Amino acid sequence: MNVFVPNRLAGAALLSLLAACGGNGDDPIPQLTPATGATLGSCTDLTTRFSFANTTITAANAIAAGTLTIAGTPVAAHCQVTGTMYSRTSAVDGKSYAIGFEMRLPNNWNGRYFYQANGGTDGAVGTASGGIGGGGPLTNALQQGFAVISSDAGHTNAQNPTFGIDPQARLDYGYQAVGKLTPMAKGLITTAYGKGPDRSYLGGCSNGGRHALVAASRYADQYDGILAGDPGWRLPLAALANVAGYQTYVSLATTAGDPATGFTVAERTLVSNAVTAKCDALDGASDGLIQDTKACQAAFDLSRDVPTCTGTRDGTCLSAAQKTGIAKLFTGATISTGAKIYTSFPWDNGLATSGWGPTWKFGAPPSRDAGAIGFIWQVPPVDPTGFNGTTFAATSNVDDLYAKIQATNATYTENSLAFMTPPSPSNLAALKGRGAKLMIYHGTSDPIFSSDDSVAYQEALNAANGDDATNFSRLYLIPGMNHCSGGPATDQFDMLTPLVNWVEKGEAPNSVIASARGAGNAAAVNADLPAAWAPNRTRPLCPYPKVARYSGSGSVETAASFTCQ
Ligand SMILES: [Ca+2]
Repeated sequence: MNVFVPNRLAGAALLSLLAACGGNGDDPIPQLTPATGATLGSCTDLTTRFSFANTTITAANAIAAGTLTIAGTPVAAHCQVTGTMYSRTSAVDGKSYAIGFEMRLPNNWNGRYFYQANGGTDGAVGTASGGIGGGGPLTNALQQGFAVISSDAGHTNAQNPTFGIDPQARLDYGYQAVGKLTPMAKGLITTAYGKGPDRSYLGGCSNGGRHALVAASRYADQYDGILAGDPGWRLPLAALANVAGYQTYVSLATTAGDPATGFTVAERTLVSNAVTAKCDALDGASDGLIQDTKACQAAFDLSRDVPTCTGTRDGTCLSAAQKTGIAKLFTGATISTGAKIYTSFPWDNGLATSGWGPTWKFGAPPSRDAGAIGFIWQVPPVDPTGFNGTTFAATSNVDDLYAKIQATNATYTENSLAFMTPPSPSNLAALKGRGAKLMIYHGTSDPIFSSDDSVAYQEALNAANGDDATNFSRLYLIPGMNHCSGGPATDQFDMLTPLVNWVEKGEAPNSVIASARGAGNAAAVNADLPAAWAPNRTRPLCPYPKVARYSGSGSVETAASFTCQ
């Protein structure tokens, strides 16, 4: 590093300058100023007033208050602008591609911009209302006055998942659509309100959480606050591990070809109850929530704590083969060398749900993972003619796929781990250095993206920042929650408001209050909620490694009886 140092520069200033260059954990973090609002001038003429390179605005419609609602509450009047960017015809598959988007611009704007990162393999321009975390939230970013963008990330639903045959569509899905849309969105905001956004945020869950952590690495100069929910930040590896799990469950099935009979709902309830018996009280309250996830991993042993069948499987025991096969999946599915494909999954008590089993462990491998691996991530992609997801998931050689998702050739020059995962994930010096903040949440019963991978992400950040990165990045584990929502959990919360307060006021979020969604919930009832819980049970979500512990007095139904320790 060459630093020109004038002779008059005092020693202290020199040390300060060198420290700033070195990026150690003690650097002062700048405090960003709060956003200030503005009023939308006009809406429908944005089709002609706004122009941006490689962009076509297709419509601008005034949307009356109450046209959209969130949890029964009307969303205020706003302007919906739709368009496309980078329309093109692929030289590889001959198909037409574009990055479709919509923006929703509140008449009474709070001065902030929110990029709504969508889930799955994208492909749909979801309503740009700005989801803020958890299941059935009571508010959203649009309702709070943000200008929100949503996009399909460069392909339509009809092109899912074969868009991956086009190499540029792979890259747009992976990371480039966010990079192309962001300056356009800020430009449209500037035209609409006469000034650009004072503060910019990006958030989503699942693949949206992946987009969020990719943006934290790649687009740190563009965003002040990032909210990553149940992030599949190593999505191709998670999907392949899920295929390996599918093959294990098929091998354990009592009905040929039906993985759900390899680990039945009765057996999953048995294991969940056994985990509860060993782990529930570790946080001080036997309340059906395992809040000390880490201690639980040492306390529970599948082999020891669940009966082994001596005869026919009947839901009161697991066979020896089940114990071996299922324990290995929790430890982490491997290739034949013994190397983990992805990561471990923590023992928790949210395994008995339809979300855990039929949706993700048994249903996703043929319906989601197979097509994504085959068309979007492997090199070369499979031939779509005669493709069968069930056959692919059940019979593919996992070692072979593990190599193919890391391969490149002259047409597909970036492998899937390069374009899907955040580069240098533990180096967020750019994000930290400008005063931006990152909040991550993750359900500990997420069956597809493991909360252990978010723990590893945060711990790597800690290690790279003097053993504590919590002055700019915090992870909130959500006991019992399945993938982004559901499970026996308090899964209703607003994590955007505390993020804004952290970014703009310096109020570090020491806990976030979450609620159960029982009978009468204004947004949506969580069918997985145990009957014994109060329908509106609350808990503090705590920044890792702190966990919510019972204070020793007071109702277990209320957050006030728990503290983050
Ligand atoms: Ca407990």
